[in-house]
Amino acid sequence: MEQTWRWFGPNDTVPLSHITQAGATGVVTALHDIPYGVVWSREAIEERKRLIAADPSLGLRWSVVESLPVHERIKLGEGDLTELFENYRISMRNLAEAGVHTICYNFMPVLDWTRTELHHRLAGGGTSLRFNAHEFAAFDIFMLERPGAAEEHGPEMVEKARAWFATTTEAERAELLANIMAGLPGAYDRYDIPELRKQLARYHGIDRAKLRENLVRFLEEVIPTAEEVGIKMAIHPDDPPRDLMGLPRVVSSAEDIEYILSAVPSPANGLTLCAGSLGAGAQNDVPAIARRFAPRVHFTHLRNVAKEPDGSFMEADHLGGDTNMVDLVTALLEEQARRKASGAADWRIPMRPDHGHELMDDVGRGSHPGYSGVGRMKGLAELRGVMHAVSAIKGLPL
Ligand code: DNO
Repeated sequence: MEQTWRWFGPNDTVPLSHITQAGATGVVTALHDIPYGVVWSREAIEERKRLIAADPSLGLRWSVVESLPVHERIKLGEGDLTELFENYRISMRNLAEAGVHTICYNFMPVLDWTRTELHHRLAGGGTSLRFNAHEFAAFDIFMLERPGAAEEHGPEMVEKARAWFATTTEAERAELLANIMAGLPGAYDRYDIPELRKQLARYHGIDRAKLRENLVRFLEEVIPTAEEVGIKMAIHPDDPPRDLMGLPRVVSSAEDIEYILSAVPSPANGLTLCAGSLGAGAQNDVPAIARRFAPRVHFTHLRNVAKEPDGSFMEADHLGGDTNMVDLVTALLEEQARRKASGAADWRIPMRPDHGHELMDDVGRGSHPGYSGVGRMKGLAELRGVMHAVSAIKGLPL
């Protein structure tokens, strides 16, 4: 597998030199400053490429875009989308011309990844991301005051949420809002409660069927261009893989993935196999999903979560948690072997260690949540060990 590392650009607290020290060779990045829906120009792409390759001794290349974001109006299917589709296609062409051929994107309405705690303390002083179902319910029911929320969460969860809400301070509630908003994509937008209500209101009347329809429409608009210029589109699953705040989510299960991949049955229409996102859903057997959709896996995020019965989960060590990482890596290496045997030149699947704990010198550095230096290096080192061991034992190409 091609070992890659997400880099948020020149302002990232983890510099390019550390990526090389961690042993990765591929960079996963995006032009985060460009507003959604605006074309990524050839100049801007070339500039980022130059930055990545500025010090040739680092041996880095830009291998995957994460993300080329899909404008909210496309998700909503709102108004005349001609220009937004065209802009997306132009960005794809510009990326392909620059030699960047894999694009990760998501189709989550309003929110991207969602956690309630960004610095859950671990033994020894490290920290981890966490999703506490009752805190999320408290936010939804008592802070957002979303109609129907209490019914959706159910009586037991409402009681736990009420107890949390009754014993928290204003500051703790403000922190919960900030943590939930931390996953918001884009140019670092953050909503307050009234603005979030407004954003959610835009989705009134958009159910799962409609959102699926809008996704398929997007794919029909962009996949022909992807085929033409040799781009692999890799949709990222919902994180966590369930409906949130009354918003439908349509990339949460094997059934959803089957629907998406067969609605537009082109090899260019593929998947980012995000083990952590899928793994947070009790419905998902991640190695089985990897095997079932193997030929369409264009990119993979390897990380693990430990689920709890009430829907809470904790980001575990990369080899800890509920997903059998050895089995998952085996599935991916087997797929690589198949691609190699079929003569594909780009048979290696780019992988990145997804989210790390904040460990040692990471603590207090203010890295993007989940994107610490030491923590991810630990994850990558462990995953690399598994890759080498499985490759050696099974005789599969690395
Ligand atoms: C979180 C990430 C996601 C992902 C987007 C892809 O850590 O995995 O934010 O980048 O959903 O579009």
